[in-house]
Amino acid sequence: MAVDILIGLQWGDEGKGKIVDVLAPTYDIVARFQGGPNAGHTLEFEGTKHVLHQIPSGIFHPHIKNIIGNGVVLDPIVFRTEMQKLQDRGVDAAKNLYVSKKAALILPSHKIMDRVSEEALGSGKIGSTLKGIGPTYQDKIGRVGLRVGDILADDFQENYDKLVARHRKTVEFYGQELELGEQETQFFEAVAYLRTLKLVDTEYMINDALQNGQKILAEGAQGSLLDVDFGTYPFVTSSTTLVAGACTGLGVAPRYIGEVYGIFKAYCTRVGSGPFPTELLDEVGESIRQAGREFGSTTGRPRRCGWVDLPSLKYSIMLNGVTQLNMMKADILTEFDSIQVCTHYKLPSGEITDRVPHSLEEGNVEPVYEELPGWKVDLNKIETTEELPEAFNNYLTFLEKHLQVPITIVSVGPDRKSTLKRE
Ligand code: 2SA
Ligand code: GDP
Ligand code: MG
Repeated sequence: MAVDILIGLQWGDEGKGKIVDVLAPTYDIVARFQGGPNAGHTLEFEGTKHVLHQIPSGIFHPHIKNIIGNGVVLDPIVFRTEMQKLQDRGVDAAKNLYVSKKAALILPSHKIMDRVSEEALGSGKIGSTLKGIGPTYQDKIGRVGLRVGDILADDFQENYDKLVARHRKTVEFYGQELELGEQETQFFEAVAYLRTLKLVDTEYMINDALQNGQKILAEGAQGSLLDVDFGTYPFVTSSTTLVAGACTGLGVAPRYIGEVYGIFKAYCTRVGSGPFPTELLDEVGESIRQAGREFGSTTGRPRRCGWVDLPSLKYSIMLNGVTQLNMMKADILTEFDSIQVCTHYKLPSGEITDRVPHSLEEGNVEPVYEELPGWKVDLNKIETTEELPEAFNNYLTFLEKHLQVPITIVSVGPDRKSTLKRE
């Protein structure tokens, strides 16, 4: 009787959507517990690519129930478009989807506040996805926000107007006007659509399922290094992206946490501002970006690329209690004669450490690398672990030795089928 959790260990886009989809058939429920339309989770199968933003990645399996938990911030407009896209592809998502009445609502004005706040920060901007995530979580923690359950009440319009009046003042504080235009009409149409779906107390649904012996997989969004407490603050997202977030974001007691899948790329990426010690600003970084098609799944922004960073992976493994590692995009490093792995950081004092210091800003840490031979074999063509080249197996063993957690899945392509399970 447990909730298993899949968490990204880097700065997001590790390939969580793909692995949730791969693991989903062995589960009864897949649940999202934090984040919102900032997420872009990509799934590929039967020659089609799907990008999900708010809908859990179990949605393509008709026997699985999918839950949008209370920890999520939901944009009804984006949600409706996403549901429509699925419908157009023959997926009746409404049948298997349950939305928490306690999930926070993203209003059109939250998106404007996100933009205005970023503009005011200028060169110090977070590099947010501009989806209204930060302002919506601020209202939630500030105890003035609206929740999905509120759309069922008679005074919803009145409460909406009150909140927008607050937002207007905030936007004016930044010297701008709050102009909602078409968005407001779209919002109320989307809210009307949301009312027709299964809006429930998902905490009871999940705990009842647990008591009935059902299997639940919680799907993290963004990544551990974007966590609001332990990430590279302030260049983080506004939610708890760690395992702990699944407890509060779904209403699951810590004693029910089972397996924790920690997912990471064979290299590392980051989108948005903030420190990235192993970032490659040269042609090596560019060739990883091109080979890995490293562009934001939500915004299309180019992702920053670099070598794998073991101190930060160890930190994420520690914070999440990871029990199994999944390595993604191993197929992208084919062309390199050698692969660099950051095993330690050198601090300004000269100390060499494998711990993450308070600040990862440039000048505070210098990555210390070990060089390993590349494998120069197209892993995408490989179908069993026995066929994996020796140099690649050495890379896995090297990482396992440092990280002290087994790598149980190696992903060698975006398709569902390009997934190798290691015993
Ligand atoms: P926000 O919008 O307030 O959550 O932004 C705060 C920071 O969090 C980062 N962030 C992300 N990083 C990686 N992937 C994300 N999802 C999309 C994707 C991103 C995209 O799947 O590619 O399309 O650009 C995601 N969402 C938020 C963000 O870059 C800020 O650094
Ligand atoms: P998520 O946010 O963690 O779900 O990841 P994204 O979907 O934002 O980004 C991961 C990208 O890598 C997507 O385009 C996936 O289709 C792709 N992908 C996932 N696993 C692999 C892999 O093993 N190899 C390759 N080449 N692409 C992969
Ligand atoms: Mg993503």
